[in-house]
Amino acid sequence: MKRFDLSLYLVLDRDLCGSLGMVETARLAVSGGVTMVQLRDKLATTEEMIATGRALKSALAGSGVPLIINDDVEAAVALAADGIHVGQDDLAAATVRQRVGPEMIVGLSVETEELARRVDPSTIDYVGIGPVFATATKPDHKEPIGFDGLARIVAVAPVPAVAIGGVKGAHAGPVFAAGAKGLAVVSAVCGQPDPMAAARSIAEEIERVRR
Ligand code: TZP
Ligand code: MG
Repeated sequence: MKRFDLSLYLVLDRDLCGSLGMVETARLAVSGGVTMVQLRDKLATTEEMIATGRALKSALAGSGVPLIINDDVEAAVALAADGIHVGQDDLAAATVRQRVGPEMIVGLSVETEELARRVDPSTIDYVGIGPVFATATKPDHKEPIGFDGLARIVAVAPVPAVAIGGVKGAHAGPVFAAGAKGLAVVSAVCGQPDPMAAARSIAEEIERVRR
């Protein structure tokens, strides 16, 4: 049985993390209460993904927080990462599952009800649904879905879902009300003056709405 907690899912962005860097941002954010970390670096080579992934693994060691690699199956396998996350334009989910084996967490981005219905729960462990709001963090994002769209997509997804796209701590209430199991955030933590405090404040808001 794979165990993972989607409640506060940090997706790293090299540019937004700035001089503090992705590894130190992740370390601080995990101290603040982040429950999953994704290495997402669209411009990195596989070698660079592996190098950063190694540093992240050391930073997360002992925390119990899984490290998920975005897109790069080769890097995920080389790192023996906890998981891999792919989008609709990446390698097909079934192929990803074949390459990473049965134990690795596999996440998939879905933007519509139709895509959520097509998810095979024997292949995919969780879905990322969004963007809830328009966001500058992902310039090529699809049409924002809002909380109503999120609820509709969550309702037909056969696996747990995490909401992404312009999501902040203040959205914890509507995100959980829509049936999602967590908030995936980039700019709410990366590039914040104090990533630990930023994560802690979101984690506290999540705690509050789940009580
Ligand atoms: N996928 C959909 S929106 C997004 C990704 C990776 C970026 C979300 O970033 P932010 O800063 O939390 O809005
Ligand atoms: Mg992708």
